Amino acid sequence: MSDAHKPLVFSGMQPTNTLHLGNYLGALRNWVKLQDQMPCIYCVVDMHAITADAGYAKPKELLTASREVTAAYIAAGVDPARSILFKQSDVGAHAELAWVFNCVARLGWMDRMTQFKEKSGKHKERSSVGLYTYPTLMAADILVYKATHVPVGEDQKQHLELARDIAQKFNNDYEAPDFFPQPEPLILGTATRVMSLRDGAKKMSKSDESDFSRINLTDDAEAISAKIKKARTDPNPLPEDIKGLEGRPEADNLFNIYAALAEVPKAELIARYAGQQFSGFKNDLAEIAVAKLTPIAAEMRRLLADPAEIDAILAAGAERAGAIAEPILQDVKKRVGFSA
Ligand code: AQP
Repeated sequence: MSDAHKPLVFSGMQPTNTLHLGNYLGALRNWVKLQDQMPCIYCVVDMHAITADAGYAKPKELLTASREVTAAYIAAGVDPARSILFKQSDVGAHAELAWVFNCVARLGWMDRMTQFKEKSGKHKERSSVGLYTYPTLMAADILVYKATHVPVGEDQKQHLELARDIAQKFNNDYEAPDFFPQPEPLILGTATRVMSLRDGAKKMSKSDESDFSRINLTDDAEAISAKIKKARTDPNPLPEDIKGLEGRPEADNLFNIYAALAEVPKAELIARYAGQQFSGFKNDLAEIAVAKLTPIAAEMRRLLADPAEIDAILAAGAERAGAIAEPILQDVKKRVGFSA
């Protein structure tokens, strides 16, 4: 990255459903820590949410989910006084820059995006065009602030690489070296890809049909314990060393979750439980998950009791975000030839 750009964090989550443990450990928890290191902008990406069936043509649910995601950010520790916290659709510059980026990005680049392939599945023809162009909007989300660092889970790495390619091509084509930074993904911690509790080969996801596949940030102690106890495992005792987790994706996932929640090295946990059965390990994991997650759920409930206050926080955040994005967008418009 060039020195021309001041460090700035940008990241967002889709209000497609309640946030889960994967969103928390893969991204949100790192967002909170980053607030001590550099300025941060955190967004509720509701325009992304309507690209998929989970958010499309459900206006009431979408607005409710946007407030809920906002409450989750704050309950987890995002401080709206320090960081900018807002809703994507409230700052029009994202959509305007995304159009320019739709013309910068090449079809060949977009065709390589694995998330589109996964999410469209067997129904590619029935998928929205928005789902296909999701990564160009994501590039605009980041670059409309000239953000330099993007804390995300492992699954977003490819989209970040595309954002870097778009930035570079724009800079080259419009003869503006260093205009956009090359945003760096920050994939932090031991749970960068939390897997489904029902299938160790699938990532934990908001849109998984089975609620037992994920721990929602709104789950109560009983639900958290029940989901961990029912989590799929294998019949073998717990491994003696890290190599013993090879070919055991479900066990590996539970160790990763435990290590991340307890903030202890995975190797230390493996040594602690070596040769034991899953039941005791799961009881301890459930206990720590309840201790870490239920205070977030309680704070979310408190915040959600006053939706007007959440709306006011988002409106104030949108003003601050717009004040940064607007001059950058105007500069883009001049460079593209939309204005003198
Ligand atoms: N399973 C996961 N493990 C670690 N990180 C994850 N993230 C998502 N799932 C995991 C990270 O959470 C952030 C927000 O993701 P998103 O809301 O933009 O959507 P997503 O990545 O598509 O997440 P989901 O839960 O799978 O949502 P749906 O089902 O709606 O598509 C990102 O930083 C992501 O890396």
